[in-house]
Amino acid sequence: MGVSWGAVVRPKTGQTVSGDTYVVERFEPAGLQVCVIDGLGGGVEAARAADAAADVVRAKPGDDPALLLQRSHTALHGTRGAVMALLTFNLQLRSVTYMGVGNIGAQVYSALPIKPISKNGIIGYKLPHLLKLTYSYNFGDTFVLYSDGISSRLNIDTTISLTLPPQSLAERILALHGKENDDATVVAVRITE
Ligand SMILES: [Mn+2]
Repeated sequence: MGVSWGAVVRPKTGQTVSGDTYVVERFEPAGLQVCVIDGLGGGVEAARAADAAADVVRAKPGDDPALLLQRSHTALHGTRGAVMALLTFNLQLRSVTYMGVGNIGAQVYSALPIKPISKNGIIGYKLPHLLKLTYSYNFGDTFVLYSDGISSRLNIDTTISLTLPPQSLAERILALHGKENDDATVVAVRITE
């Protein structure tokens, strides 16, 4: 099973530090955890919150996403808080789950109707009742997670070329749909046979 992925993080104009971050981690026996995190506000304090959640995911990427979100919620008490979403792949079963809290976007390019949605809330402040969505996917499908520094017009952009490798795709999405006035992050993942 092949996994190819790419990512871009761009701080908002005038900032050198991004309050967004992401995690892409394989785990045994056939798992892949993909996560985008947006620390609230901007700059160093936002980055501190996002990094704390990223540390939770990196520590045990194979744990259930609900546990990772609950643990992040605890870890982010006393910070500005963050929004985050997790795509958790079982590469053996060709299935993926989505769990998100707050304003992280997911765009899936597939012949199958995979339309993940997040629950409202803020990790560190208000953890909603978590919703786990489970989907089958096809080899060759492309999954994109993005922070709200990317315009949701991405959803209706039919010019996106899926012949691009994921890194180029992520860069293209940022170039086309990135907002100058917020940190912007795109992670693109493609699973092949
Ligand atoms: Mn943001």
